[in-house]
Amino acid sequence: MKQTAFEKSIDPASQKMLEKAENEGIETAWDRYEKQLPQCSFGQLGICCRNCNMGPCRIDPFGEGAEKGICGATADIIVARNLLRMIAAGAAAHSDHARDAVLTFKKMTEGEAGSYGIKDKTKLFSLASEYGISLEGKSHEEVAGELASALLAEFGKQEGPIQYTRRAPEARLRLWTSLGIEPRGVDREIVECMHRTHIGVDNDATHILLHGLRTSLSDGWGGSMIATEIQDVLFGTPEPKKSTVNLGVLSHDKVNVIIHGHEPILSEMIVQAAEDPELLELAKEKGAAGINVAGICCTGNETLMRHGTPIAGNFLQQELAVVTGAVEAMIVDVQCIMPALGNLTGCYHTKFISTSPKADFPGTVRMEFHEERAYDTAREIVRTAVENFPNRNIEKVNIPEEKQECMVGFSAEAILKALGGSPAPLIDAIAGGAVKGIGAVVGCNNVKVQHNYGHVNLVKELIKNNVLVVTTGCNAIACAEAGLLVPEAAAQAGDGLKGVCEALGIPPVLHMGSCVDISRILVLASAIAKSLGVDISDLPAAGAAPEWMSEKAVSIGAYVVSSGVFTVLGTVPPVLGSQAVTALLTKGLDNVIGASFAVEPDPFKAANLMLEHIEGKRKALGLN
Ligand code: XCC
Ligand code: SF4
Repeated sequence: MKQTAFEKSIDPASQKMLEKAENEGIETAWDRYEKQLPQCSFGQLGICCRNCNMGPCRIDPFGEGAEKGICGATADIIVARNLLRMIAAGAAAHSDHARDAVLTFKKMTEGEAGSYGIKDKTKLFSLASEYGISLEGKSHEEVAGELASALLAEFGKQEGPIQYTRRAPEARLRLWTSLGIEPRGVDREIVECMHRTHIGVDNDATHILLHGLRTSLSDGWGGSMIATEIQDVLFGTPEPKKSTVNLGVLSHDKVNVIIHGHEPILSEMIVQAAEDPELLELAKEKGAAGINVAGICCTGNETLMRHGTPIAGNFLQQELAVVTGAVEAMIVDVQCIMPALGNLTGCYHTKFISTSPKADFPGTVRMEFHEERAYDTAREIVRTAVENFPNRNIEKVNIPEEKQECMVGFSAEAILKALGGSPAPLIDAIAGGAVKGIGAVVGCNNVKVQHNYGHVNLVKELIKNNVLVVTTGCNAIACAEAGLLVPEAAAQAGDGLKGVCEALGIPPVLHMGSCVDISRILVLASAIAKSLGVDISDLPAAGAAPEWMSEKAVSIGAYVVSSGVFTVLGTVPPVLGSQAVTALLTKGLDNVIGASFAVEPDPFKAANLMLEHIEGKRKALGLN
């Protein structure tokens, strides 16, 4: 059965573009999803193994056929190993992004990345002192140089600790140590995942999963946190500001440049280049009224948070943006970029420009981006977009009107500032019951869920019940599109939360950034736990990823749970083929790490699970 545009997405702008695609005979992710149905049930259950060439092996979920792989691996082992590899890939993606950010920073300190500078000196100094780097008698550049080396060392460390794990509450740290899951070095844990999952190495599901937790911690409190912090030093720590989102941010008369992917190292330069007088002049010559930059996915979130650059959409809107027929260039770096964009951009005048030395796609113009001449490359890229403007085919253009205002930029620092410098007012509000707790809602889109349905309904339900929501990634964009990121959205919140938001002039849903910025949520949760003298797992807080799909999301889920936060997944992870692994993730972990997962595709029920959990934690803290 073919889904209608209304069944595919709850977002009117997206529905219009889905219809346009249909009318033009353009294929999207939803069409390709239909062609995949029914999806392989061995894959869904996580019980196929290709880890050696005696296989592939698969376990019969009904217990009638094979119960073991050729080497003797059971469903438990295979499921656990597959999950560990997902965590490894996710942690690798975040952490390799972090490595590149640090390398850019290092080159900058060595005078080899002239387009970049130090934007947030306060943060530079505070990060340096966390590493015990003395500031006395040193220039910024010297301090930065030493910090760069210290950060870079986190990746290749063999014996830990990863410095930022020290930000966790004492009790959490002690727990990690006693379980033997305190991460040692970012790269080491990821490599060890690959080693352990090789045939004939780690073959105990619990043992495998514990290493999964350790690896995920090296992401959350390592790679991701390093990426966030160093990007703040380079580009500034976000502060509240207004912007607009959804496909309607694309312009009828300006050159539309889309930045899609994850690394602000590129998008920051594109945003600057779009203001270059020479290029603006060229745009005029080409008949355009200016240059309009809009983001998709997390690189969009990065520039949104720091500059208020509008966002055209989240993960499932990347194709729809091209379908408007109004995009001169789709510029991509790494992660969450559909290779389908190659064919798709070929159906329009859109130039598909890939920039990362690591990532290429079919049908791209390659304009590799290197720090040494970052700004020059960014200018060339934007110039290519501008020169493409006259090729826009007006007959094919249809930009939906929908655009929505939003208030963004809530870094942990900005939130504390809004609270007057300490978490105390928020804690008082929680203790007094005006705010019941905190919900962290994050993650992707997934064609298995109606686009944005899970995100928006879960978040609405939480705020209605006086749970303050913090968000990142594609959830943040979904919330923005649904109008939840404006102070006026407080009207949709319960009375208690509404009062708090109105007093502070903030939305009930706080956009904290890109997916690596989930580390900001960890920092905030730590700050609150520490000032209460409790562990993160004692807080009335819960997490959710209603429409997750990426391996990064698996690593995120694992580190959020390992940090003590109960997390509800909206799409089913490929683990149900093992009762043991499923039971461990959804129950057993509670006794081990003080938090666990739940799987609940219905956003209303998911919200209830979170609310119940928050109520339970409130009781335990003696709050009512
Ligand atoms: Fe990618 Fe970060 Fe998922 Fe969105 S939320 S689809 S990972 S862009 Ni991270
Ligand atoms: Fe089969 Fe074992 Fe090889 Fe996996 S590792 S493919 S279960 S023989």
